Amino acid sequence: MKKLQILALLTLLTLMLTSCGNSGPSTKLNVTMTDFKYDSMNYSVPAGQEITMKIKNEGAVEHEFVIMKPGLTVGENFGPEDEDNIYWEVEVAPGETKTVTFTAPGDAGDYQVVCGTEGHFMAGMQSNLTVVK
Ligand SMILES: [Cu+2]
Repeated sequence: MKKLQILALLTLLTLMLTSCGNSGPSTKLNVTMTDFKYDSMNYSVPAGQEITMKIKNEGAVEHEFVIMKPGLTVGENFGPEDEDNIYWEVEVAPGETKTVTFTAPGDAGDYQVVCGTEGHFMAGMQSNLTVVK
């Protein structure tokens, strides 16, 4: 009986820890950019909510956090033809930290995140924003 109780407690603890993880949708995002990458390959936000993002650039050059419109992705390189496909973007100078807000898209799904600074997308600087209903 004791063993079962311990097992139940452990299961509960695991569930609690899992749900408190960084992977669930949140209206508060913390993003750190370094030269040519984001600190996560996936950020998750609730649909239609106002999101507060604290974004830090620890790199030596300017970086951007560009969210593409639903279903639209960048081709081989980020160019002028992609400008119309931007949902929202922020630019951060090297060494700078900004706190910005934006409204999450109303439709659930995956949105491509890229850096629009020339050559950075090609260098692999991209991520994903999951919008959850
Ligand atoms: Cu960049």
